[in-house]
Amino acid sequence: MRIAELHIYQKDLQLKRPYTMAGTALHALDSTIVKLVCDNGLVGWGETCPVGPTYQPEHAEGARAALAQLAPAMIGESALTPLLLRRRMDAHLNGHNQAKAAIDIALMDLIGKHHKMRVCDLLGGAITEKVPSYYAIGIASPEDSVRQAREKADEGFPRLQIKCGGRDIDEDIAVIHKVWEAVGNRVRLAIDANRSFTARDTLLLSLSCRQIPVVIEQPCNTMEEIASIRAQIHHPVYLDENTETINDVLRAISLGICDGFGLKLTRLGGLNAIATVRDICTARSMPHSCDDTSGGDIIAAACAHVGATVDPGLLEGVWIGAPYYQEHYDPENGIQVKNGYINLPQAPGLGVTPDESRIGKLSASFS
Ligand code: 0XW
Ligand code: MG
Repeated sequence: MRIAELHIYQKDLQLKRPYTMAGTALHALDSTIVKLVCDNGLVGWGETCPVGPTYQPEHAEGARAALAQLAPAMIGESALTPLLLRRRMDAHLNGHNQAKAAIDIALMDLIGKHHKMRVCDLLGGAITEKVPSYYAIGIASPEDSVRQAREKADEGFPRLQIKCGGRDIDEDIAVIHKVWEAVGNRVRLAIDANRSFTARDTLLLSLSCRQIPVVIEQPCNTMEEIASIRAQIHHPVYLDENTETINDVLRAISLGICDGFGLKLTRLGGLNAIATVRDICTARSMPHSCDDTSGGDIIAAACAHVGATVDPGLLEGVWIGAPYYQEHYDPENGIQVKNGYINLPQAPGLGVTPDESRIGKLSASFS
């Protein structure tokens, strides 16, 4: 089964309301979809979708340029050997994990369809058919944050992430106290500064919220800043944006600067890379999520499949974009969060079939 065609699509995913993180407000997300067609007619789907151009070094146009660079080297290769294709991609282009991830996801979709196995089973087997999700509450006032937290806790989300940063630290502290008072008895809480806190503000926040059991995710910009204050922080610290590669995860664990991770599927390089990181985290009992920066049904399915394989005691949930969007690529089996959980798709491969009228415009084709 050899790759005969590679098609790249660009899709604007419109958001129901602006998605706010420290210093950023996004109204739509620029997603890139990859369609691989094999010589036997089998089709595999991949996707990569950064959450704006400043969240991490990669951006949407860069992903499409990298895919166009890689595509000629993929044509004619066996779709059944993702490790060999990963090495081939690395031999043709340095870095650009996000773009390589879209190909890796499409290959796993194809391999699953070929062997009539679900992606979760290719990754070792699903522990659950109902994968816990979590909801991220954007930067908002204490009142609006409490309103959203109550609504999402009532819906059944077992965990909430509260975005912080980009404003006076006292406002963040007020939000955390209010949300904790409102829903702290029924959901797990994390706060996420998305790299925006100084070391000073991280310490002030941790001291002011000393009695509140929250995880502090990616407070500062660098691992070094976090390392400098780590011993004085009263809360578990997770890294997210700082883990751009498998080696970054190894470095963070060996430096002892965090207690867990917010993992991103495409930033790490795809399903095979995140499965490796899952196993590294298991070896060190490090809790983690299985998210991506954003994306539609293809990314959501991929995240749910890998999340289903994680030791439930270590899984911090699978964040997906569906609650924030108005549309699905797959009108029948689109991935949704219901009562805070994602039902794992049942069909072979990723288990989603995009309707080609819903995946945006063709950007490039290779054969
Ligand atoms: C909440 N997320 C998983 C989705 C957004 O892309 C940001 C991200 C995070 O934790 O930083
Ligand atoms: Mg994060």
